[in-house]
Amino acid sequence: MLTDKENHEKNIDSLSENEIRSFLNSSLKDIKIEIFDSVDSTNNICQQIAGDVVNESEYVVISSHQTKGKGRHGRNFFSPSDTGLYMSFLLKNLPYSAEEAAKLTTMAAVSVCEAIEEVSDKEAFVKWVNDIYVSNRKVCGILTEATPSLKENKLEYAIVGIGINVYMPETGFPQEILNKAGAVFDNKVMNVRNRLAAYVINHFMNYYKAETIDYLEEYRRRCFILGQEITVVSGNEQRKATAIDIDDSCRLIVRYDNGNIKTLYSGEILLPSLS
Ligand code: BT5
Repeated sequence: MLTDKENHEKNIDSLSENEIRSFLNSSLKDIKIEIFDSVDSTNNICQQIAGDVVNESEYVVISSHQTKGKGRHGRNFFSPSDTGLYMSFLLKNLPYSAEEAAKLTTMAAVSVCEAIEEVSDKEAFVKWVNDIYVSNRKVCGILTEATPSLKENKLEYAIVGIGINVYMPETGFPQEILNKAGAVFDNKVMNVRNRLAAYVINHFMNYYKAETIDYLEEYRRRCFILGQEITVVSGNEQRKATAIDIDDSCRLIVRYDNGNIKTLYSGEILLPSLS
């Protein structure tokens, strides 16, 4: 049973479709949004409805809790109740090819940074390719799952999942991410998760519909690994390199210590300053 204080704290920031809609751009009034208290994974819910929802090209699933939040490569994304925002876009009839799926992660990353800065006084940065950092802590991860069309060189559909640690989890972060994970806010703020969700949707749909790469300059500006000495992890191999640039296809260009230049499509980057 929750105490009065816990009930009050829960209520000042509960997720509500009406509240989210009240902060959406008017051009998005018809977008389909579904809110859950708890799901296994919002990406999985999108996967399940991908074949059914014939009329909607865009569909947003949002949950307050995930029992099996997913990261990349089968990793877990810790998604405790009431302190985070877990949302996935199901996108159909996409103008993108399979090779261009990385663009969706990039535009989502910029959208999350912009939304965080609209609701807080914090600055948000990107760690290529899919992590958002505030005050040197990972506060958000993005998982894009794309299904290519069998008929043409386009995506059949794509799911862009975004998990944001809005507040510190009530029982703290698990030991394995204690030195890495952080939250946007220290204390509960009235209605902030609804606003954050709406602003992420506003920015993301803007970039997505524009079909330009306007978000890329913003991504580069926020990408704090550029110019830094990094370690590129590939399977069991780790190599020192310098992060040089991000190209127009959102790939990272690195220079290895032997002078070789390589373009990376995806991968794991370590920085000495971050755990
Ligand atoms: C990610 O993968 O960071 C992508 C996470 C995507 C989560 C969203 S939530 C909505 C949607 N539904 C899902 O099921 N997933 C998406 P990756 O780059 O592989 O990072 C995973 C690693 O981040 C883990 O191995 C931990 O080290 C760390 N981690 C796990 N939970 C975290 C959290 N809550 N905050 C910060 N770091 C975390």
